Amino acid sequence: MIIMGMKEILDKIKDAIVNLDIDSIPKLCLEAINENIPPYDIVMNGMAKGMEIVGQKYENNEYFLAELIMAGETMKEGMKVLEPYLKSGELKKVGKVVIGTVKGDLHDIGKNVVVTLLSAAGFDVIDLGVDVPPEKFVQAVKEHKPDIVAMSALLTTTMVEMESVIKALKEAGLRDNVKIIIGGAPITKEFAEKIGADAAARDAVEGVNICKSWVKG
Ligand code: B12
Repeated sequence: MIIMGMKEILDKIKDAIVNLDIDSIPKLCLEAINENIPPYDIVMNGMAKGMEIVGQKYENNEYFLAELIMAGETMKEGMKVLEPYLKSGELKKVGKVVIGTVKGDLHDIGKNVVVTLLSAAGFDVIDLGVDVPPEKFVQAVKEHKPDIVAMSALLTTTMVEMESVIKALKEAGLRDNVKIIIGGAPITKEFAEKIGADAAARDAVEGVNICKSWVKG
């Protein structure tokens, strides 16, 4: 039997995403788990790396919408295998997060990675899904009383919706009850500052670390 190294398996997982190989991804993820590769690394250094390449191929007109959707589905199949290993169910919850992709935006692959990693870090996560209007964020904050509101946007045309959510929270008198973090490819720290969010994260790992720093102590 050939025993593969960690980098080799992660590269295979990355390639499976790039090649839209939905049949192989569950087996490869399981193989990685059996080789004791931390599930966290499988997501960030395997599948997410593959999604980056898929994004570049789309930008170079090598891939089109159908391939993008297929890549997303392939990543979801991998996440299904990894989720039980990422969950830390017995742990006391460290804090509560309400998260969603803003109105008009249907991109959820990145948000789902954030959800998975937050859950793995012991957060109680209320996922509102995609295309979430400001009223729905406000309603969820009233109902669930989270410590943190997290928003995702992948389009320059929808990132402005993040400001609408913050305004709506202010109007409802809820803004000061929560910390607000935003993320997604077009999001910068400058933008976060401009719209009155508390933080912006360039990736899921940084985002989870910021959330952890807010709830500790
Ligand atoms: C996959 C994809 C799609 C899929 C989405 C499938 C799904 N279920 O999500 C589909 C095919 C549906 C799609 C549709 C469209 N897309 Co698209 N899509 C992409 C693509 C290739 C990859 C995005 C992705 O999933 N990346 C992988 C994940 C893991 O990365 P991520 O999302 O950036 O998330 C990471 C971080 O940003 C961060 N993060 C993300 N959210 C959050 C939130 C918080 C709180 C935190 C802390 C962190 C965080 O953590 C994640 C992990 O580290 C990007 C290109 C790109 N390079 O980004 C284009 C892209 C975003 N799409 C684009 C466009 C134009 C569209 C369409 C308008 C195309 C069309 N003509 O119909 C539609 C819009 C649909 C809509 N209304 O939303 C453009 C946006 C251009 C712009 N500047 O606005 C891009 C940049 C491609 C391009 N260069 O043209 N798309």
